[in-house]
Amino acid sequence: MAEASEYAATFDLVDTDGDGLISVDELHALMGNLGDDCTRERAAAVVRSMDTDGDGRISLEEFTAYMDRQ
Ligand SMILES: [Ca+2]
Ligand SMILES: [Ca+2]
Repeated sequence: MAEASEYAATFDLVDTDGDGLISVDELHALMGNLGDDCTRERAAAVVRSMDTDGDGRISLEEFTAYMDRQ
């Protein structure tokens, strides 16, 4: 499960409030920190592309599934 824990470490970096879900705001803040001049709308589009259950936030399961598709 080395790959899963690798994703979990990345996930935890993005999930700054530690609630186990990545919100649009958390992703937007991360992209800004990385120097990516993205809009909140673009962050929302990225969340939608990963959000398979439609709750508007990214779980570790959704994040892992997304990374596995890359
Ligand atoms: Ca969070
Ligand atoms: Ca979700």
